[in-house]
Amino acid sequence: MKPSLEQEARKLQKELTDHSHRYHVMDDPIISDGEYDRLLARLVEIETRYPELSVADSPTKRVGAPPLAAFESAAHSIPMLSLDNAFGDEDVKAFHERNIKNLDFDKIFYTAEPKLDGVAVELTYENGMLTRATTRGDGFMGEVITENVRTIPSVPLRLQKTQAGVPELLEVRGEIIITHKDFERLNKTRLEKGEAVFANPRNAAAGSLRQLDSRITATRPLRIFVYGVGQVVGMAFETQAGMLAALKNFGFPVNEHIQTHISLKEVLDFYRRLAEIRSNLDYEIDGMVIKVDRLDLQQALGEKIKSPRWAIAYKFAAVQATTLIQDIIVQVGRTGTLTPVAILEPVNVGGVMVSRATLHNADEIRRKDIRVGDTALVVRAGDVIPKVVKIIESARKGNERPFEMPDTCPVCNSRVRRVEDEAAVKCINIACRAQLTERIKHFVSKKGFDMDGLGKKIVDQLVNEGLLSSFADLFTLDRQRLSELDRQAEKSAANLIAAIEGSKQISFSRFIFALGIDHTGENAARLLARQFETLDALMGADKQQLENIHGMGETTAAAVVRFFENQENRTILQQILAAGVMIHNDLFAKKIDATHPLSGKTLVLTGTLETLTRNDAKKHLEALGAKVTSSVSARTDFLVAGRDAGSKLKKAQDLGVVILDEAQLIGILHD
Ligand code: D41
Repeated sequence: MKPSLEQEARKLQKELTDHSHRYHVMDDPIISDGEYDRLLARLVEIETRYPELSVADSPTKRVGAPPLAAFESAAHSIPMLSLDNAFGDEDVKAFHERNIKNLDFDKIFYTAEPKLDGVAVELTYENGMLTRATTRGDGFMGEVITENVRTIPSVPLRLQKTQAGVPELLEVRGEIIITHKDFERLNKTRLEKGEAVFANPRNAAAGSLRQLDSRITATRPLRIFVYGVGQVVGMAFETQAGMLAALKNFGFPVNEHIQTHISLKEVLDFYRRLAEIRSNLDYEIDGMVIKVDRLDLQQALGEKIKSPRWAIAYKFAAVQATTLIQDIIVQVGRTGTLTPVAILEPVNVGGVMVSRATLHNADEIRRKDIRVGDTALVVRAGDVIPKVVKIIESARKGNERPFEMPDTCPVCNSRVRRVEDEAAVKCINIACRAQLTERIKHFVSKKGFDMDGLGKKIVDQLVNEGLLSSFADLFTLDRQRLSELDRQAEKSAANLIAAIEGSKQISFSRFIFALGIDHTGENAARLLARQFETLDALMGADKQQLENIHGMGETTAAAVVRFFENQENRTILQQILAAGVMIHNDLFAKKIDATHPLSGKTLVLTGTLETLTRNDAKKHLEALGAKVTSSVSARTDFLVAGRDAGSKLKKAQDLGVVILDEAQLIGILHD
């Protein structure tokens, strides 16, 4: 090969990367599309003839790779939190006041960003090279979609060098979108080809990223805008504005409508302006994200389990309607909290019939002066429970009745108590049937023990008949008595018992969730299962240990300790275990033991494993600090050969890689 060819390849790689960045990120091309295509064709020709001249970040690498069998999932090193919503200026002002109070500092400035309606992703750059891309998933775990993301022209395959250099590790977060124009064009071609059209740009973006064949993704007009970082090693930022500027310098598209370092008033003004220009934008936005600009203040404010305290999403007005409040009733929840609920004259709100809306608590009712007989403005935003925003004062006739929170529980009649520092009023009678019923419904629900067939009606009935007085009773329900209950035929009694029996194998996180500990939802349950291997370990934890868990708040920590201190709860737990409930814990993150023989080693798994699934084996190995890769090379330390191992086994033998069978692997895992 002529040395000049290598020079030509390097020059083309660099120039094409620049032109692509100018076109897709800066929207400022300096050569024609035809010229670009000609240069690219030349580079493809050289790299095809001399593959050794290709590089990982060559512009030729954006065409897609051979299809995957399935997406792998991967944990985010720092959870990708979601955002609390604000629906009006009052909510944003309250957010600001809370920040001032919590920080004891009133010169707080914000960054306000359009809230793009796309697919949230995280891109990992190691020493400047794109090495992984994942979806947000549930915030803790996402799917690995690196090959798909590599095809997106506005995603840099390598960070542009800046004065500050390139960080060792940079996790960048952003939103992948399709513009309206591209969406129309995409649907038009799909229609012509007789393919199903996408409902909206968001679905089209999500569907395009869910392709196992990245060559298909490569044909979709995806774009990215980035708005934040996850883990960063080797670089520090001081403000959100500075971080966005740095990301821009690294070559990422950052939305042009972001306002940095602005006051509360400017935030609210900008919201109106954004609402005005919304319809002129070529992409969908559903609101604005407001972030405290200084990162040290962000850190001081901290985060709740699911969302940071330093940011809020101010959504554009949701669909709304006005209707009559026929009545206000009081519901008793699982933890005894009394919640006032408005019974509405049924009304269509953006296509959904709404007949109830939560009123949250007595303070909220007083603040909004909500009365029975009022005409109310009701909103429904996406998946949020309908909410009464305000009442229409001009519609008042004078016969509206103010609401008073009862001072006794509507179910058990015992006196209620107002929780200190909270707006909540609670029934503190632990024997209250309403709480028991709600707790059991929660226990058997899909995200808990998932006892199929044990619906709300049956739980109500079982509690009313005195057949259930704690969770533990579920496991000793007697088929005879069950079938004697009203409407409870023999067959469905048998099905119920089978469902209960089948639920006895349960993961630790679902088990914790099912217990319905105050302030401990799905996410907190997962955090706990990640940290504690067994129920005993969790029960033995003190408040400090719990608070030290990243993402766990003080309130949850205190509630967990209180729950396990309670002797009655401990007795019920013993009964549940005695009834044969078996807890397994896959989430527990074993502390990596650097002395383990597999720690730091690279393994390849091939062939069919009989005892472990490949996925389980991988999880176990990774928990020990080993790396599991898919192809055998000189860097492979061990090949685990299952039944019918083929070419990988042969290659490993040729390279002299140490070969283990499944039994040997299991043996070492247990070392
Ligand atoms: O444009 C967006 N969709 C956007 C989403 C944005 N501009 N900023 C965001 N910031 C965050 C925090 C403050 C938690 C880092 C977000 C999101 N989160 C987000 N996207 C999906 C869930 C949360």
